[in-house]
Amino acid sequence: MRTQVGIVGAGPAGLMLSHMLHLEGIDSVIVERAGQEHVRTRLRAGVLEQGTVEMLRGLGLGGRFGRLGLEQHAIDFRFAGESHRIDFHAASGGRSAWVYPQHELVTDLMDARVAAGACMFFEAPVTRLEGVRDGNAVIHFEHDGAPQRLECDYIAGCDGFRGVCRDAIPADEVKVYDRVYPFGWLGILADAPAPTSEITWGCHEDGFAMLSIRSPSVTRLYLQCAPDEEPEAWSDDRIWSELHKRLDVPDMPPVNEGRISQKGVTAMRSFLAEPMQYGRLFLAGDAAHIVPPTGAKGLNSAMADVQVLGRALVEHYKRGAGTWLASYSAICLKRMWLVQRFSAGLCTMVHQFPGDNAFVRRLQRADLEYMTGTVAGRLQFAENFTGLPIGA
Ligand code: RFL
Repeated sequence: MRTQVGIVGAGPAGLMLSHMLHLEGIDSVIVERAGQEHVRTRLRAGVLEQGTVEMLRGLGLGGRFGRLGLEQHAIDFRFAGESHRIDFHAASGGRSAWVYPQHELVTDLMDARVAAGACMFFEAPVTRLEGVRDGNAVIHFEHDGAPQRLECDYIAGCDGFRGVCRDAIPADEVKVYDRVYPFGWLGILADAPAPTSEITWGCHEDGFAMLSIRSPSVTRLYLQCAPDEEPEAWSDDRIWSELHKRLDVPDMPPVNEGRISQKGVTAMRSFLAEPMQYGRLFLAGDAAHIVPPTGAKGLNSAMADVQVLGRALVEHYKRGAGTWLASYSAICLKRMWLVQRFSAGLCTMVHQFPGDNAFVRRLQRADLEYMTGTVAGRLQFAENFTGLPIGA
């Protein structure tokens, strides 16, 4: 089997790249470890930047999003017993963010790929890559119990943080930057309408909490917890009591309680592999970088990478120009370090770190006051949260 671009992973990065290439008449094959239903229904990120939304619309994927996406103009930061709104729409001169769950985006992409008759292998774990440096690139995978090989001009490693593509780069050709945080997030889905239409962050001395809307009748809520916490250690009563404590403030409607339909703990880290390309292999999305979810940048960064990679491959195949492909990593990394800075900075500002003393906690408060209470602070938050320029 042979294709122009072999794509490992059918997450948002792999599916979007395949869709972009198809629109330009470039052939690709997706090889995915999990089953199709599992990929479609995985609950993960939920906030899209302005640039991601423009990308969706520009690529003909704006239909369901236009009906289901919830436009956001502000975030309500709650600390010191008060609400402090940042109207990022106003502060950024009219840019927005949207709540649109990742599984809806994946559904849109999957439907588009299926409708176009895309070649996709599910339940097909990739075992190794060959010829990545300068030979004939080959993806080795298993399907229906038999080993398979896919020859390709280029390989897009869109296989997430725990995939195999990053490991195909020799250790002395890649530098890895990593920070593991001493806490995680307990995330729940609750059958309850959100008390407000705005994403709300509780920056409380007992730990961070967050409230976001998933639909008019479903709320997504998070609580800072230990990184290795067992979700079962949190009874429903304990969850609601902590959410009220960390999020409710006088004069604002309190968190609405409801049936908890899902509970899970996510650990948190910052991670970046440099460079993001090696020979015929290009890493995109979580395969190359991880951010703590505080800034809602994981999914958006995957989309930004793919936008650059798709454009570079089109330049190469349509116009015979290799400059974009050669500079793929440099273009993505320049933006990604700014995204890492924003995500790690916010994460550090709003969480309680074990062992921090009173001085550090007061500095965190001063950071929050500067960010929410000054024109410069609001502008900086707004331009980062709604998304930095892609490929600039
Ligand atoms: P994905 O979505 O992880 O997709 C990678 C795909 O590759 C497949 N794969 C393989 N396929 C074949 N052979 C192999 N050997 C393979 N190894 C792996 C996997 O099965 C999978 O289908 O990466 P992608 O496309 O780069 O997309 C990135 C986003 O999914 C990710 O950044 C965000 O979801 C991160 N994230 C969140 N980001 C936010 O901005 N806000 C959030 O609230 C948020 N919540 C989350 C998250 C990530 C989570 N995970 C990964 C633990 C919650 C969770 C639970």
